Amino acid sequence: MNGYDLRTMGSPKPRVFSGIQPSGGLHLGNYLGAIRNWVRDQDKYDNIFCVVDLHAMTLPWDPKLLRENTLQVAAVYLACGIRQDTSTIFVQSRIPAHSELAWILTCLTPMGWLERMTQFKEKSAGEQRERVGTGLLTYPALMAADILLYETNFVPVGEDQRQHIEYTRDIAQRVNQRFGQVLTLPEALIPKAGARIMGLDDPERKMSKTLAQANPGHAVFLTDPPEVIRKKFARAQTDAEPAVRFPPGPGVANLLQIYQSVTETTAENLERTFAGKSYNELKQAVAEAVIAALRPIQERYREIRSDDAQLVRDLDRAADRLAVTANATLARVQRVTGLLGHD
Ligand code: AQP
Repeated sequence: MNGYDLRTMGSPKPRVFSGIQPSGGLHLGNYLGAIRNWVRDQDKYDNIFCVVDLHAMTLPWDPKLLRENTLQVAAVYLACGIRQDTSTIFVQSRIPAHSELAWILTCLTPMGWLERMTQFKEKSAGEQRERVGTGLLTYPALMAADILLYETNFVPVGEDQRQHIEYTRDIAQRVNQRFGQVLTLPEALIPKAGARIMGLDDPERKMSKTLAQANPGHAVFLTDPPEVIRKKFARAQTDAEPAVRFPPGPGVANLLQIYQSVTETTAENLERTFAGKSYNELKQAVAEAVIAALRPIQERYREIRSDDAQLVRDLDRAADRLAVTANATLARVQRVTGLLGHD
């Protein structure tokens, strides 16, 4: 123990860190399962929301799309209502400390810890194993670095990320035990009944940016115009029953969950409104509710994207501010682990 002050950098509020990878256009799942919760809780915390562009390199990517998606994610954060007085929005690769700390953490992480990660096992299943980049295996160390650099107290994530936060705590503890108390242990902030939105084409699979690249009908993007949203819902998979029944099968349950989540109505009201209705009526109602919820977001998004130069300036300024904290944490780790020149 070497007496570092591990409180949150003088801020009276606990620090929250979270991020989304610009691995494709953001969809309803990203909004209802993540960004909307960040917006709702932003006054309670001192927030850092990152566009984790280095994570988007763990699967094959197109450079032009990566740039565009990076700007898109940042603009969507703002358009959805993340405010710059409570939150800092920045792009991960603008702060090299993320990669540097990730390397040290990677070297301290037993391979078995990473091979056991569910996400790695899923994304590298079968013959994929021979083709996927090593980054897919080691990316939890980069995620841990993202979180640990900012002395984060809470990480709001979906249930699927719990394992990565546990790893982050384990690796932070390993560093602290072996070299001295230099890292703050974060906690996962997992909503009790978070919305888990499934693919419109396949209600057994989570709506995902990557799957939407192969089949655009899989997801509703936050930037989709109304006519596209209507078409996507019109083609959404439903059940074999002739009309909406309760309890519903997976396809209808997904549509109902989207409707309920977007309109914030009760389960009783949902059943009263849709029991016995045709799938067409349900699909139209869901489409119109989603269009109405996205309208103000899309208006703000267009405004923000009309001046990309300003957006990039804001992101750069935010990165310059945050780099001070990130570099201080990195220097502490570099010093205690024996790297020269960090006193
Ligand atoms: N379908 C979903 N329902 C609810 N929440 C979701 N999230 C993602 N999909 C759904 C939440 O959004 C955040 C985005 O995290 P990410 O981009 O880092 O990675 P992810 O979870 O893997 O998201 P995607 O869209 O599925 O991307 P790809 O296809 O690139 O892997 C997280 O908080 C997540 O819980």
